[in-house]
Order: sequence, then structure tokens, then C-alpha cells
Amino acid sequence: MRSNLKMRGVFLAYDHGLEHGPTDFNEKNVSPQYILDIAKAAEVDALIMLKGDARAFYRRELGIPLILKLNGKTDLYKGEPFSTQNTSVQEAVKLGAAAVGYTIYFGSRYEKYMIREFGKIEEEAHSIGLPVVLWSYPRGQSIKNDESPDIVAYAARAAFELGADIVKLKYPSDDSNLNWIVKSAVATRVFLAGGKKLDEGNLEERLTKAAEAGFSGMAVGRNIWQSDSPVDRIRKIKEIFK
Ligand code: FBP
Repeated sequence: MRSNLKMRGVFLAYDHGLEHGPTDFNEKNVSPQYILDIAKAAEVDALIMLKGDARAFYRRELGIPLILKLNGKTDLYKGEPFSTQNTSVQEAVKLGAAAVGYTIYFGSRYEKYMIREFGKIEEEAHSIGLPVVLWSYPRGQSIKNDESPDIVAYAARAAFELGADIVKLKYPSDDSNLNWIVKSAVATRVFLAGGKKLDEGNLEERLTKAAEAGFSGMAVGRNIWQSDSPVDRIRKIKEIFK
């Protein structure tokens, strides 16, 4: 099987309905169809969805590669973070996905379970030629500052050690040596996560620095579909990482 996932550019994330609940949404973006329309108009490089959205709305004919997220959790339980698999590599293939995604909360007391589950997914996906994207999020009681540059670099390296093709990372609080994060990830492509909506200037400044340091792209949700001009925003980000 040959994946059509590009290893650069903008991936549009829409798994927030599970991760945060509808609190992130308004009348428009509460519908997955709105997200698909944006993705199509802006020619995003990939769309990230959970199986519920993908089954109901995604069609291969759209020509947008799908990254099916295989695990997830809600924001309702406030204990140590632990995200478990809710669907499979086989389901990703059935839905026409170009890649699979998985989150590990490194530093959580449950990291060993997520590392083990991810290991199996990574081997199965790679055995059939599907790339693997890791949301590498240090989090939990042992992590004092998940934005410290050392912790973000550790998250990048852990993704490489575990065989991820692409790692999605938070922007560090000190961005004076972003290239160290890219170097730490070795052959794993580094993408930036979005976070809460930023004003356009701040976002552009971050992205320009990240691109100069060797980041390959951005996997972003709220900064796009909560914006009044989502298609323009995607086009600008695509331009930065082209
Ligand atoms: P955003 O750009 O909206 O932050 O989306 C990126 C993402 O990784 C989503 O895939 C996920 O739902 C969300 O962030 C998780 O956010 P957090 O766990 O930090 O609240």
C-alpha cells in the first residue's frame, strides 16, 4: 500500500469534539461538513479525524489525505492523563486513511501502557505502508513545565525512538534554539501543534521561526476553524512551510 500523505505542510485537526467537547465549537464549526469544506477549499495537506467523523463525512474522492486518530480521551476526567485506543489500523484502511495518529502523554503514570499500545500500532501500520503520526505531549504529575525547551526536545526524541514518521509538538516557552528540537527528532518530521487561537501576527511569527529552524509543518485546529477567514489562514501557513 502506498500512502499519499505529504510529509510537509498543514494538517487540519478536528478531534476536539472528544478531547474538549463542544465547548470549542460554534454554530458553524460544530459540523464536520464545515471543516471538510474548509479543507477542500484550502487544499490542506491532510485532515485529522476520529472514526465517528470520518465514517459519517470523509470520502476518499475528496482528494484530501485522512489521518485517522486511533486514540483519544475526554476532558472530563481530571486525573493522570491516559488516552487509549478506540479504533484500529484495519479501520483506518477501510476508511481510506493515508496515515494513523496516536497521542502519548509522556511522563504520565500511564505512559507505559500508551507506549506499548503505540508500539503495536506503529508496527502494524508500517507493515502495510501507512505512516504514523505521534502527538507527543509530556503531561501529568511528573511534568512541571510541558513547554520547557528540554521537555519539548525530549518529546521529539521519544517520537523518533518509537518509530513515528511525524511528531506533533507544543511550541516551547523559550524559542531561542528551536533547531535543537528538530535535531533531537533525527529522521522524524516535526510539526507544530496549534493550541488556543492566537492573533494572526503572533501565529505567523511563531511559524516563521519554526520553519526557519527546520520544522516541517503545522497540525492545527482551533486557529483555523475558529477564525473568520479559515481558508486564508491555511493558505498563509502553507506558504510558510512550502
Ligand atoms: P489545536 O490546534 O486546536 O490545539 O488542535 C491540536 C490538538 O492536538 C488536537 O488534535 C487535539 O484535540 C487538541 O490539540 C488537544 O489539546 P489539549 O490536549 O492540549 O487540550
